[in-house]
Amino acid sequence: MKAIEQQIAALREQLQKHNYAYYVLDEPTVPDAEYDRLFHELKQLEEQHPELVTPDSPTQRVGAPLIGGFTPVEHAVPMLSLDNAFSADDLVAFCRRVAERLDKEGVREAQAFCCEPKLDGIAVTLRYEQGALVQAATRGDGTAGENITANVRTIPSVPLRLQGSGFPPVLEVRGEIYMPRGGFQRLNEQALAAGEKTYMNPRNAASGSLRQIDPAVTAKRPLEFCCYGYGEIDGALLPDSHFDRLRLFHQWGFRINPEMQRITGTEALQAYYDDIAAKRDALPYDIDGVVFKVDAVSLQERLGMVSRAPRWATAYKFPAQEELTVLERIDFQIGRTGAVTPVARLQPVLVGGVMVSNATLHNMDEIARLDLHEGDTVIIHRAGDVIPKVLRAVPERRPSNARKVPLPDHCPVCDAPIERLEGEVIARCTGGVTCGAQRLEALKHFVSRKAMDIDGVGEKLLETLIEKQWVMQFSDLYRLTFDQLMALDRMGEKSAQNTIDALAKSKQTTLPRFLFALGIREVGETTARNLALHFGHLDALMRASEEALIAVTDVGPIMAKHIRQFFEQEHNVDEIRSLIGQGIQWPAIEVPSVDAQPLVGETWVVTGKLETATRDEVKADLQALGAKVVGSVSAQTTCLIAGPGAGSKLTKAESLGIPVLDEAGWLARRQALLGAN
Ligand code: JCF
Repeated sequence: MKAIEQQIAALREQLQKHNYAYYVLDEPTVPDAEYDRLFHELKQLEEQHPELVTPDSPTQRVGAPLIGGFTPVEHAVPMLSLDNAFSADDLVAFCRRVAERLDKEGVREAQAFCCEPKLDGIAVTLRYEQGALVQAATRGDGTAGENITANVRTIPSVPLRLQGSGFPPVLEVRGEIYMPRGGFQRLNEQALAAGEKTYMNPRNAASGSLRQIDPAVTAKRPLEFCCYGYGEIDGALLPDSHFDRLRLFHQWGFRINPEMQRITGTEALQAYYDDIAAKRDALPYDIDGVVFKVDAVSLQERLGMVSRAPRWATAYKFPAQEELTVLERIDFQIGRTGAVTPVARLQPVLVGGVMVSNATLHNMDEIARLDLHEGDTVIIHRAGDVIPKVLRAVPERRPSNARKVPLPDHCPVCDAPIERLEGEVIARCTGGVTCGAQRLEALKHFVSRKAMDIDGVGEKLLETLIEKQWVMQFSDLYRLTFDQLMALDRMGEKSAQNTIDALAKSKQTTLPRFLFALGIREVGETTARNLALHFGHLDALMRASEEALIAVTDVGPIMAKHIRQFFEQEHNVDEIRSLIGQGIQWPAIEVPSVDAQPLVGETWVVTGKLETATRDEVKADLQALGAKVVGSVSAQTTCLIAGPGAGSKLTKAESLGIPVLDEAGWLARRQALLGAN
């Protein structure tokens, strides 16, 4: 019997050590399989000897479901809340208040602060008696909370028994239970797949997981506990430094925040805040600010508190990333190809430190999914540099005159009918080039760098030219005169001349550029090049049937149809003639015969910095030789050309055993291929 007891104790001790290494230190000491074996062995021994099972055994995390809900728990020491600071000025004021009060107490020297990120989770207090976890409770109103012991016991980073020595016989450890972002995402994905309800954010998920009646459910949720303070301590003296106390707690088995630091000086505190703010999006968990605490516990006591919040601490909050505002209106914007995009016009609101008054709604399905009405109060989210988005409406706040917004049946710009084809998400204005919005977008595309590359003709100038009705179609650009441009506001002699020169220069182009510039639906840069190479002459392309078009590399039936439709419209053909009449020209293309395209059927990728040519030029060379050029390496890749600075694509190619050429290698290969013909 004695031997069994010893065996059980040894197993528990080993498991607790591995658990601490894994969940608290993030440094696993043994493979999972070894942990599982030890756990299984202990479980078997305990089944054979049920009288030896203790509540702090690692096998006893999940207990019986709670009947009758969570009972109230009075806190031996109240759980405080924190005062807030929202700006550098607030921080300076906080530091000054602390210094002035301490000065009155005769304490003159600068004080160190214990600093840590403020976790966005649920505050809890854990009570340990003789080293064993006896109770876990929520903060509640600060005086009394709810008993959630059964659920908290299932969280692996909560020790069921303190480890090491020197801990007080009574110790209340306080901290935050939270759900890391990765775990939250996986949880929601599983819920979605199972058709269950998802959680709004990691904080709600943590809260919902703790409120489960059945601890077995909580046990499956990816919760963590990180400690930042304490309540009642009895029977032992601890160091006077808050920072040192937390480090002791860490030794006894708790996670502490790895970003925790002890810092002196207002400027250094502000720098800590800035540093954590910059790291915010990269941290694996949500935070909403940083917490600063006077480090000396003896001075904390002398500073005391005002209305539940200590004078010795502050939460310096980040600008909120989510805000409520009113959706005043839904507008519809028209893109180059007529695509109708709904845009939310919002009552301006500060989100994450930036004033937001517009958010894209993508398409009508998105509006339906969010059930948005004009007049709704909505939650706007903006993280980092991301474009603001509407997370959801708040139905409780919907005014009685809130209005559903249907897809308009006529274009708000040109009044042409809007159509949404069966099965398509996107609605389109049918006005084509007669639509002012499509005209502006088409012209912006026409002058852009990879199209006609007309330097100095930007959106503002195009808007003016359209407004004056000087430019209604592409070819009108080439009819502009120096005197006309000079007549425009804010146009000097020099920029007028530069514009005329840029227009003149753009007339010497290439067929692929010209085709791309026309803005035929679905025809991007690569397709334009394939079409040019395949047909050699514009006339041949303009006459090509859908079947002939489908024969071109990477042209499918839908694209073929769009191309055919484009050239069937008389105004498009007239416009092309007009442009050529203005002097637009390109060098003849020699259509390579099939055997002049030795790379047909091959797929190449180009990455890194090249010396003798740009990546686009190498790409063009490869395509002229018949290769397909794509952006990412896969098992289908024939060869990778990698210049210096190549990153993940090179690593991937190497791991897949795909041939890699450096620039010199490619030039040699190219020479050989061209020489062979
Ligand atoms: O991380 C937190 N959410 C957090 C909350 C950190 C702290 O140091 C706190 C807190 C709430 C109250 N300290 C107190 C006194």
